[in-house]
Amino acid sequence: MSKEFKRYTVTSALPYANGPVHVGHLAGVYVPADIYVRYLRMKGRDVIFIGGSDEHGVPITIKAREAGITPKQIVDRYHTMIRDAFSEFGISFDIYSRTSNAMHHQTSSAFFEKLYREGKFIEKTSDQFYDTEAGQFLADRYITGTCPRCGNERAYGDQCEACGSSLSPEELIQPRSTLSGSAPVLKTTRHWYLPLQEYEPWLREWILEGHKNDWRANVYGQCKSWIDQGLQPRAVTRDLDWGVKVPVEGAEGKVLYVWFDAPIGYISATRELTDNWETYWKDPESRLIHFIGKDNIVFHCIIFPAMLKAEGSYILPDNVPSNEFLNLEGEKISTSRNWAVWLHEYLQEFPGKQDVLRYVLTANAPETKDNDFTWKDFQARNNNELLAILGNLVNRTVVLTHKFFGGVVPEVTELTEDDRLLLGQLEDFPGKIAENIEHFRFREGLNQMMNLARLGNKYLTDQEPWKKIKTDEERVKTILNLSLQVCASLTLVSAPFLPFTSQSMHRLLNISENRWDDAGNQSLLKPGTVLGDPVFLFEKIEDDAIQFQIDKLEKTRQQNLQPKAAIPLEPAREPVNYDDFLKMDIRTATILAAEAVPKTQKLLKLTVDTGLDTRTIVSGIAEYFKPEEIIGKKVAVLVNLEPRQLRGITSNGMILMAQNPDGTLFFVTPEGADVVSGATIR
Ligand code: B3M
Ligand code: ZN
Repeated sequence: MSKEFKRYTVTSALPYANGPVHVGHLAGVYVPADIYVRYLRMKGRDVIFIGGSDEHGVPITIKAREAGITPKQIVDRYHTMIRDAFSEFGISFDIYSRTSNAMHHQTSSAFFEKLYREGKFIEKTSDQFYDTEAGQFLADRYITGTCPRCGNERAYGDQCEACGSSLSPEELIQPRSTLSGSAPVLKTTRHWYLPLQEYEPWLREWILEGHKNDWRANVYGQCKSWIDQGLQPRAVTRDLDWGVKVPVEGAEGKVLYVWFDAPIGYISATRELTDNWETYWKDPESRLIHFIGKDNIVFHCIIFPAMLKAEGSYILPDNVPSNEFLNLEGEKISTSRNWAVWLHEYLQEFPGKQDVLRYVLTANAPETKDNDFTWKDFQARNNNELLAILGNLVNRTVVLTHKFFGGVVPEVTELTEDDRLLLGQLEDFPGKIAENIEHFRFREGLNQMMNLARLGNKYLTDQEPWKKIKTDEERVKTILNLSLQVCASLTLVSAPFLPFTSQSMHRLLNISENRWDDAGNQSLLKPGTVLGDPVFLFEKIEDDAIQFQIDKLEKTRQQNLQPKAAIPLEPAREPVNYDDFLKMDIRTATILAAEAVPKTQKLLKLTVDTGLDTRTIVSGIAEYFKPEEIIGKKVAVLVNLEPRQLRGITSNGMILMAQNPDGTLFFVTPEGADVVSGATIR
């Protein structure tokens, strides 16, 4: 058994406030964290549960830019939305804060300053891309260009989404700034780095030796591979104007790197919550636990601990239970592709069914491997498990008690062998469930909780009180008393998993306390206790509700197949002088005849009246226009382009076309009926 701790500091990853939250967030981080914390509270332990929004970082500034509003407006909108969704799902934070708060700016700034003063950083200058038009250094995401690996023309400075390679901006071919479209230049800048390599021996000892057996295999494995690859200095500042200002002279226009400030957000939130914050962060008898998703492992297991170690006065995480990913109907959840079950939509479409989702996400939790959420499984788990097992037991027991004993808990008369067996098992269950929760095996804990309900159902079915009532009322008293004791224990052990259902059961069975250690007690419900009226804890989910969800996803799938609209425009070109421009003789002209060039896809052979002459021009527009459609059309022609041979035809000039970023072509047509062929364009 692990050592006893005096208090618990439980954190859950701070979601970026740049979009709503979905089932993946709940399953990966917030439901497991909430189960753990609710359990600890029921055990009477001293625990704080910290959450909040991560409101800095480049994606937020990009999103704001795209929406034409300020980053502050973006984070205000999503912070509220995320906070409310969590609260509706019963995620019982002691505080849900935000990193834009003054307390956080102050705390993270002071943290940086201390490390700076004590010489814990190294300073380095490097060349980074700079947009001279926008007057701003460009974060990786603000640079696009051609991927050197696959040729995708819209790769980002940190990643190519077409081939999945991770890139650095200098690797891009023809890099462009997404701010102005211009070609960025390299400019020297100075930043502060945390020399992670200096912490390597300590990290090896602390994680690879110290947590070999208690950290999950996926977490331990990722840490080991990072450490074995050799750690590098990590920049902790950025050239950006959204974030926590770097509190050092000469650092204007620089902010803390979002992954430096965000984890300090846990500390800032604790300071907001309680004056006693230091005991939760500095007393070695406090147990720090970070709940996160697997993409956050390196930040919580290596970088943040190295920061805490460098600072020197903080405790370190004792465990970092990180889940794998939850997929949706066989595909990776994706915000940009809208492939998700959004919590705010679920709440509207399944009102009052928060526990159903909590249940499904826990029963199917991606604890050791990626898992799949499907709507059919959701329906089956509600109908065949929650309703048919837990709901059914509680309902049958309460209904029979009302029918036979006026809704009053009867006395135990005499115990049979079956009864003793039941009570023995009842006593064991809470310990088994607790053991699983304490070791972050929530899925198995939930399964054990349902096994207790299965046990109750089997007992009731075997004992057949509805038959015995005619001949042996005394026996039925005992049977229903014991069945009610099972329901009472279930009221408690279900509370961390299904808080809303547990609350209804408290009311139904007239149980006022919510102490874990009362569970398993054979006489938790005193004879004479008056029960509430029978209620259904769960209702059947019908096929049409499920089909609606499946159709909705199918629609999204179809939409995702459509070509994307927002392709960046070609950047502006180098300036030319007026004389250069006048060298081009551009005239209006009329298409007299058109035919496809044999054995080509793209070429049309056009006969054109330029006013000066009638000539042949070969034009690459066949994919967009049929010959018969364009005869008679007035167009613009560059008439003094040197003749070129195309497929054996001499092309004399060029038809000017407007081209959208996605490739579609349009004629440039002079307006006005009076314009003659051969009119000059300038
Ligand atoms: N906001 C990344 C994420 O949402 C980041 C977590 C911060 S935890 C300090 O996955
Ligand atoms: Zn690529």
